[in-house]
Amino acid sequence: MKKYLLSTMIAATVLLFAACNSGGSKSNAGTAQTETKASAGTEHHDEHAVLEVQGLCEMCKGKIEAAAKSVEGVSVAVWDLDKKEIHLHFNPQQTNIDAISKAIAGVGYDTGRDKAEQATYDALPACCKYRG
Ligand SMILES: [Cu+2]
Repeated sequence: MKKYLLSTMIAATVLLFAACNSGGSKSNAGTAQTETKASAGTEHHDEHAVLEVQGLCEMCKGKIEAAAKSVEGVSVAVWDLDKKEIHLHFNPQQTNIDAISKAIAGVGYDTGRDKAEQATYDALPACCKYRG
């Protein structure tokens, strides 16, 4: 009985190997590829962009990033104090660089595309007054 079981197992293993070597592995790979394509089709591709934004301190950074993230579709907004630029990831089906730029200018910070209104700028704390 034990011997029969063993030989059955060996036969099954050999069969499995044969299946894998002929077509079996190929059809497996094909299935995996189709799955990847299907999920890529339903996901959107975030657009990456860098926008020039003026500012002076960590407080500016907080406000600039919050303004950018308040725009629906923005997933990443990181402002670099030294470079005076913000790194953005956003869903191009929901928003665009123009809308994000206007949102940042709207809280008082000049961008490479939009200038903040004087009244909004004047309302910034003294430490954040970046205009010369
Ligand atoms: Cu500041």
